Amino acid sequence: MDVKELAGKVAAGDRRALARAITLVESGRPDHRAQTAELMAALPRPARPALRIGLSGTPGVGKSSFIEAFGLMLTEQGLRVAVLAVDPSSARSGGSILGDKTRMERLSRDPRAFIRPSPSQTHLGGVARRTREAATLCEAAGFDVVLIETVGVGQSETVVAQMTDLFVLLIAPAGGDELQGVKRGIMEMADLILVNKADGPLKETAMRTCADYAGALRLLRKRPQDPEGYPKAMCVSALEGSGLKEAWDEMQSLAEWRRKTGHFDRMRAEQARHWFEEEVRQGLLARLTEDRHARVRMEELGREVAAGRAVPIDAAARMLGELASIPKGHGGTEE
Ligand SMILES: Nc1nc2c(ncn2[C@@H]2O[C@H](COP(=O)(O)OP(=O)(O)O)[C@@H](O)[C@H]2O)c(=O)[nH]1
Ligand SMILES: [Mg+2]
Repeated sequence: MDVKELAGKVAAGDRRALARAITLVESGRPDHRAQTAELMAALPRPARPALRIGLSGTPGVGKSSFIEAFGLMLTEQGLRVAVLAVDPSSARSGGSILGDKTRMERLSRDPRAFIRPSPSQTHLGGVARRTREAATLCEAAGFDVVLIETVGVGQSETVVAQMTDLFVLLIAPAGGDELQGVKRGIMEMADLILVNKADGPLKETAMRTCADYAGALRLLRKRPQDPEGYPKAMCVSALEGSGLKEAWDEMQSLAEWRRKTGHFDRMRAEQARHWFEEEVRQGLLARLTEDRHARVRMEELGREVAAGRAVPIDAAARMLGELASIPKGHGGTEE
């Protein structure tokens, strides 16, 4: 495969090339990983970065319905929208977005939209890497908005927040005055909290829930990347389409402010640094566990330590020294 040619086609907005490129990115084969690195390096910088929006919420809150309605509103405005997913459970469920295709039926048929289900991977790290690269590909292909959905489980929100420009938390209306056990850490990542299902008999509850969250957000420490009045909580209804325009207006003004003040670029730069470090970390770990020679040495040195012939700290230093000198891919298989 001519990777340079593929990069060129992706940059020209060729959808089939984009799909092929994402398939390459999702592959765990060592030769494909090398081609992926080449592909990513060959991509030209987009004229204007896409707006990357992370969207999280518990199952049933209405993420798929929201993406369908919100995505269609954007494509009607002439914007091109890509939808990706980070779903660590997708290996079992067969992909969150794919399973929900029925709820995104119209969007998936929209020529201005591109929907890609979560790659099936058991490890969040693997899904994250692939989704981040897929997002970069979509951006290079000229999409204006890249939506990245994640189910609110464990670390996946953090991972998505680290690859997006805006992080949106979708909440369901709830009675009572407790904040539905949304963890403080997740609240702190949110740029916008949207209380969905603000329609019919749930409308009043939704408005109360929204007020509760607005209050809770005001108590959080102010972040440098926020202008006055952010993060915000708002009511929406994916079903009726209400509040979607207002939500988009808020996202745009926040993004615009961050662009003007340099926070947008700074956050992207920090994210790039983070993923670089993460890649090195993962690569080292992979060598340790997947390289045959390294595994043998771990076993040998482990035995020495267990038998009392070496102390752990010293054996570890020797192992790390050897790891640095083991040639890449030496007798090993990746993933
Ligand atoms: N009343 C109401 N129901 C909604 C709304 N959005 C989604 N739902 C319903 O909530 C359920 C879960 O929606 P879905 O989009 O699959 O949620 P997801 O699991 O977060 O992707 C479905 O039965 C939807 O019809 C909304 O705005 N209002
Ligand atoms: Mg869904």
